[in-house]
Amino acid sequence: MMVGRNNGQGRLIVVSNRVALPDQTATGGLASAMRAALQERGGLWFGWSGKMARQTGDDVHRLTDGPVQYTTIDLSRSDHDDFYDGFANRTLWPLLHFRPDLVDYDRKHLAGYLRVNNLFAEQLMSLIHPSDLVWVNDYHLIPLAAMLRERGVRNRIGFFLHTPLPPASLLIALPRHMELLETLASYDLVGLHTARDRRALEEYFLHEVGATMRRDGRIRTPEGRSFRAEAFPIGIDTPEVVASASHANEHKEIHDLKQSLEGRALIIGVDRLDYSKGLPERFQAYARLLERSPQLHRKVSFLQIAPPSRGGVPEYRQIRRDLERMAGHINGMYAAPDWVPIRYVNNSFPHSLLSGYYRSARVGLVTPLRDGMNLVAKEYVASQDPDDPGVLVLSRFAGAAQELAGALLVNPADTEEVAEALGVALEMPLHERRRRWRQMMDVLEKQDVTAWRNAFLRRLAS
Ligand code: GDG
Repeated sequence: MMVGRNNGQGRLIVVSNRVALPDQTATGGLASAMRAALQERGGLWFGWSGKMARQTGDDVHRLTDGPVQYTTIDLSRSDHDDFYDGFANRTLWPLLHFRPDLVDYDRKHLAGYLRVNNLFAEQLMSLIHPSDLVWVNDYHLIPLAAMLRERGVRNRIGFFLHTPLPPASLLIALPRHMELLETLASYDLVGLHTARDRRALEEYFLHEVGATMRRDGRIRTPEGRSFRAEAFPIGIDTPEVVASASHANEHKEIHDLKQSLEGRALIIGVDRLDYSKGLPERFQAYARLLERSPQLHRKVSFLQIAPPSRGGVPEYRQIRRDLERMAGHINGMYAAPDWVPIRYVNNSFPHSLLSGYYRSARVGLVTPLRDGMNLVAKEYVASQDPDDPGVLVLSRFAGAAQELAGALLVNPADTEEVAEALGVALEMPLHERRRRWRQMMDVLEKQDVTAWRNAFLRRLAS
């Protein structure tokens, strides 16, 4: 029997590809948001364990932590390869990030994706109680609601897409796109980061699926299913980031970084090593800055933290090689015996340190080619010292650009423009830095991750 602090409402069932177990430090804002929602309401988090088994579903792991249960399943090697490395990350990820040139479509991968979604549905069936709210996350699990409905599940089911959604003209490049995307109509609520993403979904359903818009704003398919699509821009745990950054000086690592800078201005980038993050273009822009501003030599340092991800996908291995070459090249061109222009670090760091690194940097450089939201941009801002805040240089193609008007917005493909913005950021007077920072903090304080999950769940339950 589940006993949750749910005030008479049903439990919350969160479903995502990966689950952040209670003994693991939650690495992203998302993991902590889900955990907090589950703690509050009581419920269950279901997903892949991150482990391989001989056969998918052979091993089911269960863990209870107060009002929250965790159930994870292992995947077989071939299911993992077809579902995760295959259809999710070689087909859907590039498509959703406006890169049809990188879309690698293979029927075998699609079959694996559907197989794993079916297995998830099968396992979930027996775990869902009639009054539960179900919240499915991200592009790995698009058809899950349809598969649950086929099995008779009638609960409220919501879906949140953490990536951008490109316009219909691009979505139709995916072979058999309709079979997959139409299943979104099996959800009661589809959440996206921005109004632009929501419009793209609407356009796809109206023009490709032949759906109509009901007066109450719900999208109705020719088969008669209707659902709501809305923008819920995700936030960060602002009070937590602020607190963590203000204690940053207690960490030896932060002290060491500052000492190593010897008064130089720090530019920081923190991204998963992913081609959507615009890292080669960012390196080029920094090289351009050094080329056009000799007075900055030895006066500035660029720290790029880039923990590798998805090493099973060839493009990710390629970008890693490209960046190593570029960092070596730029350092070779400009370094002096006592100065390294780029510090390129392939490690990940705990949030307590990241916030200190952000706070030590005069400029946050966040230049994805496309990004659903980009939490790093928000974390950078929230980590600043209110008396002496740094400047955010932000790609217009990150969802965060819709909210953070105080950033210097750039087109990441225009290396000249990014180099110029870096120059402006490095010289920006204190009063302007404060004004811009305050503007952005107002947004981050109001629309934090708690507001985000409450808005989504309230809408789903209503
Ligand atoms: C997807 C969407 C959307 C990064 N490096 C380290 C580390 N991180 C943390 C950051 C941040 C998170 O990971 C990354 O979030 P982003 O939003 O920047 O990017 P994605 O991973 O691509 O996230 C994105 C997001 O989902 C949420 O909806 O915003 O658009 O692509 O919190 O701090 N964390 C640790 N060490 C690191 O070195 N611990």
